[in-house]
Amino acid sequence: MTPVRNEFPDSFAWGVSTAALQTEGAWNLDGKSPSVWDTFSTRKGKIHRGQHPKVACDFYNRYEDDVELLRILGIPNFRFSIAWSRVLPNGTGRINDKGMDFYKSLVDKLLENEIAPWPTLYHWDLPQLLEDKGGWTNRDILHWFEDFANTVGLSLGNRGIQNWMVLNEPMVFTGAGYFLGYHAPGKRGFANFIPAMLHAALCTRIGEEVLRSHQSEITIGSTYSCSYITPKTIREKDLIAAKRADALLNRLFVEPAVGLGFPLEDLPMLRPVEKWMKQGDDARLKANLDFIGVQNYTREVAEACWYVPYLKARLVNAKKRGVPHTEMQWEIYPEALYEMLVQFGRYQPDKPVIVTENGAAFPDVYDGSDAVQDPLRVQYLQKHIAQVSRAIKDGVPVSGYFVWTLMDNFEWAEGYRPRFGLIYNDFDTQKRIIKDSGRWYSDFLSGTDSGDLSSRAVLMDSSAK
Ligand code: GCO
Repeated sequence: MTPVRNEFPDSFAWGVSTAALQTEGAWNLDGKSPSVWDTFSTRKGKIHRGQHPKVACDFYNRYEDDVELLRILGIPNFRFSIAWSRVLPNGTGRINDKGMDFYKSLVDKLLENEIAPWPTLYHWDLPQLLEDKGGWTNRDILHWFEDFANTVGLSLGNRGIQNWMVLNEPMVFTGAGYFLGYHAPGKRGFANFIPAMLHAALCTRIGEEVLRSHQSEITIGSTYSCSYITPKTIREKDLIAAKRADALLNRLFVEPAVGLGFPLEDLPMLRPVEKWMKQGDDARLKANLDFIGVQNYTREVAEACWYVPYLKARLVNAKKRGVPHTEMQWEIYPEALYEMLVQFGRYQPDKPVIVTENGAAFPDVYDGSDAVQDPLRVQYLQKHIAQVSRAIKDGVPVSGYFVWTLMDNFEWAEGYRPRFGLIYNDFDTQKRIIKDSGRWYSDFLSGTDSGDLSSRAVLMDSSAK
């Protein structure tokens, strides 16, 4: 059943999500210092084909054209993040005015076009200078993060921003960056992961309190990655494996933030966090979140696996399971979004949940014309938005949906290979070509069901600069 806009409340926040490191480029321009991703991408073998985010979508220089694209598409909410090392090149202390001016201009441009800005304070791009001091493993980050939030709150608070997010997916940046090592800064093991986990969890409340101190009438949330976890079989050991995977991938950070503490009963291997905790930390894990950001893409199938240390569980790859999947080898399973909205909606029943990311990478091809056919993405969005509607009908207080992402960009360790955008980006020319999915989303938002946006087809190319 194809969803239609008017089955959702008029107040429902429809948007697109992006992130600084993945789109801005200008990695060393106007006073910005390197982030951990600028450094990590110089290390051999870390990023697909040695690609790097130095230019990305050149959003730093092209943001005015890209805001124009948002206007043309009729997308009313735009999520982006603040590059910490662009505004505080030393990580703390001296503000880089040129860097902060970029965000002031972006916010002003969005508001001029009646597009609501939805900034995420932190989306993985820690200043390298702070990583050199231990990064998220160093408890001093509580003060560094407070300074960052304060600096941003002072400069951008009361500029018309009504909605903020504190962290983007703490499970991913601590898990992939400090335990598995395949994301920046490439650290591994519990000795790194456990303090990073604690400090990231504590920074949720720090960020929320500091931002709120600069602007009372705002809504502040934080975003959590999640996947619907199902056991491969109903054997007891697979059921236990699925429960443990759910605790690690879905519950680990949202539950402290809502006052439930770390789910250590299901993750006993993380009990050493208690040694890192100081007097009062328990109480300071709880943040006052006005909404929970749910970032769901897929379903995972978990099975017991004796040789996986600590977790004793593994996820069975979708491609190996022979099910429909995306370029990321994530199963296409729209019901996962419904299940995650139900699960996360239970934490604060009196407050909204927002889908702050949902989308898919497919092998989009640009043939030089002014359109890019991406029927699989149109279908993916239709089916997932239908699941949002189903969750609302079942009483889950969902108040928004943001597509990941506006345009193809730097997909972390995967480089530029996976294309998630509603807009195709030709990275050689920085030409933006609206995909059929972008046209569909625009028509869905405007309540029309024509597929034809040819009158509004817009080719943004370097000649436009
Ligand atoms: C995340 C990040 C995004 C990703 C997107 C696709 O959720 O991992 O917020 O930066 O690019 O999810 O993987």
